[in-house]
Amino acid sequence: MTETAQEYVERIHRCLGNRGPLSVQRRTPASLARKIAGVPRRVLTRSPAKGKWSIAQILAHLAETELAWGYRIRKILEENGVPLQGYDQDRWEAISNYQTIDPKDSLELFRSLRRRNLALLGSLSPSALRRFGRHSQFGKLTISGIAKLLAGHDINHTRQIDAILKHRPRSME
Ligand code: NI
Repeated sequence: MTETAQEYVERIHRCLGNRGPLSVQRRTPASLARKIAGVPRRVLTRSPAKGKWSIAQILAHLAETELAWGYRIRKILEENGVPLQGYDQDRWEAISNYQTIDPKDSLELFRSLRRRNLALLGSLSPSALRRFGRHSQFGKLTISGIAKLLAGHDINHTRQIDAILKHRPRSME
């Protein structure tokens, strides 16, 4: 099943519902830290199914997603309407070999990038939040729209991590 960019955006918006995007984003790093505390490395690096990311890979993806969008938000503030290039997240996974990265390092990077990006987002005026970029896959995206996507993306991957931890085989205990 392949999802179009539009379907993806709709699914991510449904994840967020009517929650506040910045408060969701603020809570995610600590919430993930609690979930993985004390979980053995072999569980964190276990793929839940063929071709599916492990928790370690998801955490590295969250950190690099924060890196990519932090850059894009700054580009939009530099130049309203700027083109935003998409990237292939599976290629980025392979480039950095997410499976070999210490999940705690990924979480730490995610936490500090998120803190910096939230400080920026929180400082923006309503008119700055309406500035936008033109994304190669998602079309026109305002900064406030990006904040919602990031929050929904957090929830989507948090649920994925919850499911992996819930369904881990007995032998992994
Ligand atoms: Ni993702």
